[in-house]
Amino acid sequence: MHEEPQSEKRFITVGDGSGLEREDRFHRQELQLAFRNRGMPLEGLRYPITPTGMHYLLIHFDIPDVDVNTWRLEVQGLVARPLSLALKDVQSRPAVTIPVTMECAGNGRALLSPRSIGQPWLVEAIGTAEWTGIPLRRVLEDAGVDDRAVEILFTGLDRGVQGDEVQAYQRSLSLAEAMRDEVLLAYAMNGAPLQPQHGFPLRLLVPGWYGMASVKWLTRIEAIPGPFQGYQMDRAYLDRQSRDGPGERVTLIRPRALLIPPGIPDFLTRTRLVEAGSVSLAGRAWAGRRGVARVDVSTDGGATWQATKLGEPLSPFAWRPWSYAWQARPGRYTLCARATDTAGEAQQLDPRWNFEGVRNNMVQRVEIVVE
Ligand SMILES: Nc1nc2c(c(=O)[nH]1)N[C@H]1C(S)=C(S)[C@@H](COP(=O)(O)O)O[C@H]1N2
Ligand SMILES: [Mo]
Repeated sequence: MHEEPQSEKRFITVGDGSGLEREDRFHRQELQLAFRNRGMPLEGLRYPITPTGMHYLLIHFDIPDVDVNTWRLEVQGLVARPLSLALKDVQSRPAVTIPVTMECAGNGRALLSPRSIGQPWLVEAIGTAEWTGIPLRRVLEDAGVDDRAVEILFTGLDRGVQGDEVQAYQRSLSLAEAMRDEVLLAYAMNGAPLQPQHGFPLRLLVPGWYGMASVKWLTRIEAIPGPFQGYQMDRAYLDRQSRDGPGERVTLIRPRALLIPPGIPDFLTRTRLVEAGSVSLAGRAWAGRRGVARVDVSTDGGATWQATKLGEPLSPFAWRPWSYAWQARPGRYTLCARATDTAGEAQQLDPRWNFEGVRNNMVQRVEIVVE
């Protein structure tokens, strides 16, 4: 006599992947990028501060191998007193630590159709860390920024080719943005020196902005007389309808809520198996600088919504927890969560398509089977 293992039978009802759409193919090059630039496993939403090894990564070129003994941060351009700082010079100044939720502007890209070929994020390009560093403003004040300066340009040590242009990773900020109190030159993440992949020894951190603004492996800060027109400003990170069309620059993070996937997953499809009864639906939500005003959940794919209970944000620039007690009855459900920011902007149910797949904040869908 031999008994059928119960678990096998059940898993077939959750989904064995045989119904997957074989035409929705990803390119090997996208897979290669996806291995390098990992996302945060969504169960990582359980932690208020994302463990460093779970925080998402986005690296356009290679991770530079930096010798901290020869590394310097140069502060130059339209300044009265150019500076050349060693790491210990930066670390000898009064430090601040802030929890900041960072998100890649391309988060949600692979949910668009047609999608832009690139890093194929679903919704996991996210993480919250406690960043320690010194206010950029103090350094700019020490250098004495000239009245003719319009922008501050930040250059990383990493170099590569993008759009046929050989380049260092460079981004600029207006002088007003660069002088904001929360903008840091960060040398520690979660209480430890930056790991190589997160910008060792020093990175810019621009809380509230999508991740591309926070230049890693920072080597030079320059006060410049006009807008910087580099690749990562004028040819990438634009919300536009065609490859070369006009577009608005991507700046501040839009509202988004994510659910901690409840129950247990099917290995391949990630469909969740949940026990009937009272189920605590919970997750985190953020909205850049604006902050989250409310989070609603849906168990029917967005047809009807219920308000959730909000917890306190970790900082003005970090996510806040939300929760909702759900009485789950057997059946199939599509769970969704939707954040609304303090200005009344809510997440989209359907994607707002754009060529690069940037700042798309359509709601997450989590397929579950309740037994
Ligand atoms: N020098 C440099 N800085 C960079 C990048 C890069 O490729 N090079 N990637 C940017 C992008 S697109 C994002 S989303 C964030 C990711 O930071 P993280 O890898 O520490 O999460 O770093 C930004 N800073
Ligand atoms: Mo990014």
